[in-house]
Amino acid sequence: RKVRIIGVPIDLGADRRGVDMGPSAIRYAGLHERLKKLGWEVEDVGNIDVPIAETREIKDPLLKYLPEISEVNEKLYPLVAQAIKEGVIPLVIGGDHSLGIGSLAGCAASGKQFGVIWFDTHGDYNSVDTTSSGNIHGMPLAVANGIGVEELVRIGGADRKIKEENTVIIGARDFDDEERDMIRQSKITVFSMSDIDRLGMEVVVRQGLEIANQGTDGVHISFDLDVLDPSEAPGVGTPVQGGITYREAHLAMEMVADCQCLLSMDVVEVNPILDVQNKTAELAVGLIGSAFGQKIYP
Ligand code: DIR
Ligand code: MN
Ligand code: MN
Ligand code: MN
Repeated sequence: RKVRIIGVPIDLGADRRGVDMGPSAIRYAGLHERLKKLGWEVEDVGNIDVPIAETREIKDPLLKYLPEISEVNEKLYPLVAQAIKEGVIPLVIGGDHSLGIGSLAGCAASGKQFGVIWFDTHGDYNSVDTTSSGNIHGMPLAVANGIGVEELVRIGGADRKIKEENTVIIGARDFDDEERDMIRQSKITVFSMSDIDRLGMEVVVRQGLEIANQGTDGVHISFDLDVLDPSEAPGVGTPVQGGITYREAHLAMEMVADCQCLLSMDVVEVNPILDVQNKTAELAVGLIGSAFGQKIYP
């Protein structure tokens, strides 16, 4: 039982600076100790080199820092693929969600069949044709489904990295209009905040895991901290009211641990500059603990 931590200090995919310090904040919050205490062998490969925004220029305002973000994801995907091939769980800590492009490309390149659960306020299903921000962190799920510019879609080979039928978004409450239409046209399953209110988190995650595990070898969890309510997770770039609670988030991760189906995980969008006393990074470490088997009452 081994986990390999891969830091991706990228903030080029989002407008709010500071998320590049996420990997450091998460390590500082005790990530290694937490995992070791749970009996995991922990290996940390450090951070991938990410260009500093001030040293680069935005060439295309609808695809900000496209060359830099492709370069980073070209470096990330083989690391993720290699870990999975070795039977090691890659834990990618960000950084903004543009790293999801490389993570999902790595899952696909591992040769395993995997489902995806995307915990996020947002759909991350924009493309150059639908984005209003030009921020690539709003695009990774679309890119993984073969939608987007060639420079991003081609990373890691084949154009489609995910199976829509095995892809689930949980916690959604802020889709852009055209993005929503694109998701509706896909076979991706969305559990919105309203679904969580009505069904309860337990039912949502049980159904989500069923969908993601149907005919696959396991699941990739991509966890954007902004899925939590901003009162719990203030240190995120795009906080939106009405998110999941502390316990709902832990329940979801405990269920991920119970299903013993976790192949790979991202934890993204922790921004220590916007945070209060590293609360959001500490929350992230707690949630990683639950996903890797920590129980309140073992
Ligand atoms: C918005 C916000 N849909 C965009 N996306 C965010 O910029 O495309 N994703 N914040 O995490
Ligand atoms: Mn996201
Ligand atoms: Mn994001
Ligand atoms: Mn988000």
